[in-house]
Amino acid sequence: MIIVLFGAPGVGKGTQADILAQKLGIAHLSTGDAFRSAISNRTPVGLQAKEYVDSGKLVPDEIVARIVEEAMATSDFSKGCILDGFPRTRTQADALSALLDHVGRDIERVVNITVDDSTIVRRLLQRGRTDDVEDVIQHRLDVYNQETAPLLDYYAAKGKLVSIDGLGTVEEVNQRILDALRGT
Ligand code: B4P
Repeated sequence: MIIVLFGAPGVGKGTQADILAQKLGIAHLSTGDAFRSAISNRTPVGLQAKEYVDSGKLVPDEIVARIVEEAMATSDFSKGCILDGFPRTRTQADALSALLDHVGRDIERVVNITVDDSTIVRRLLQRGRTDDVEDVIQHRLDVYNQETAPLLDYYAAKGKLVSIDGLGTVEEVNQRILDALRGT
C-alpha cells in the first residue's frame, strides 16, 4: 500500500504520517526528515540541501530523487509506505510514477490535508523549527501554491485524490484520513 500525504507546509502531514505508519504497519518516508537528518549529519546530500531547506525553497528534484530511491530500495518498504512531503513537483510525481511502475506498484490514495493559511502560520510559529520563521513560512506557502498545488489536478485526473479537513484534534484528523482510506 502506497499512500501519499499531500498539503501545504504545516497542515500536519508529518504528524499524521507517524500515526498512520504505526496503525497500518507500513514504512514512513518524510523527505523533510531525511533532509534534516542529512543536514545534521553533514552528509554530501545534507550539505547540498541545507541552503534550500533553511530558506524554504524546494530542494532540487535530482537530489530529492536520490534520497527517495535509496529509501524505497530498503526492505522496510516492501509492505508499502506513507510518502510525506513527496512528491512536491510534477518532475517528482513523474519520477515516483516511473519508480513504482518499475516494481509493479501503484499509489493507492493521495490524501490532501487542507488547513487555512492563518492556522498554518500559527502552528509553525508555535513549533519554531529553524525554517519556521515568518518570512520563510510565507515563502514556503508561495512555493507550495506555485509548484506543488498543481499536482492536485494531476492526481484528481487519475482518480487518486481525496481531500480531508485538517482542522481539529490530531485524533479527529487521523480518523478522517482512515475513513477516507476505507472509502467511507
Ligand atoms: P517538511 O519537513 O515536509 O515540512 P512541512 O511541510 O513544513 O510540515 P508538515 O506538513 O509535515 O507539518 P507537521 O505535521 O510537522 O518540509 C521542510 C522543507 O524540506 C521544505 O521547505 C523543503 O525545503 C524541503 N523538502 C521536503 N520535501 C521536499 C521535496 N519533496 N522536494 C523538495 N524539497 C523538499 O505539522 C506542523 C505543526 O503543526 C507541528 O508543530 C504539529 O505539532 C502541529 N499540528 C499538526 N497537526 C495538528 C492539529 N491537528 N492541531 C494543531 N496542531 C497540529
